Amino acid sequence: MHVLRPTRLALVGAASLALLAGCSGSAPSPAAPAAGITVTDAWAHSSSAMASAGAAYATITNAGSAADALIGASSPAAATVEVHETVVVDSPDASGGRMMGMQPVVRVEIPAGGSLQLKPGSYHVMLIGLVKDLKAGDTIDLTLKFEKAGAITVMAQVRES
Ligand SMILES: [Cu+2]
Repeated sequence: MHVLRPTRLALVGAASLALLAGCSGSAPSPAAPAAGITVTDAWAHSSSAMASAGAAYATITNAGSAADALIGASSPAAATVEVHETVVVDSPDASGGRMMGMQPVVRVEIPAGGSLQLKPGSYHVMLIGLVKDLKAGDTIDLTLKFEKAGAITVMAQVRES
């Protein structure tokens, strides 16, 4: 009698563990997008009256089991929208110095279970040819295009730069 009890408890424990494991491995809950890519904390710099370009940022999380990639962006707020990365380049004045520059990127991979942060000094969305000034408190639509997840549109809040 005393010997059976711990065995039965152990079996119950193993069964519920198996259920939990099965749960986490199954299809995502209805609230989550099927592809596993989510875009959060989207925001953009406010622009001065003279500026024709701005930048937008966001956090991209890949909760899926396969890698995806950011392959482009668009927004009604600007004529041209590109994904850029900030790089350190040789100064053009031949002084041997280094300076910050940026260049368009065609594809940024986001590993399964990983995330990509678009932020100042790193990857960012360049808004070229702003349709109107970006004022703090405004929101703009920002669409990020992914290789597998397709287009995801979020509202980016304009913050004081
Ligand atoms: Cu840029």
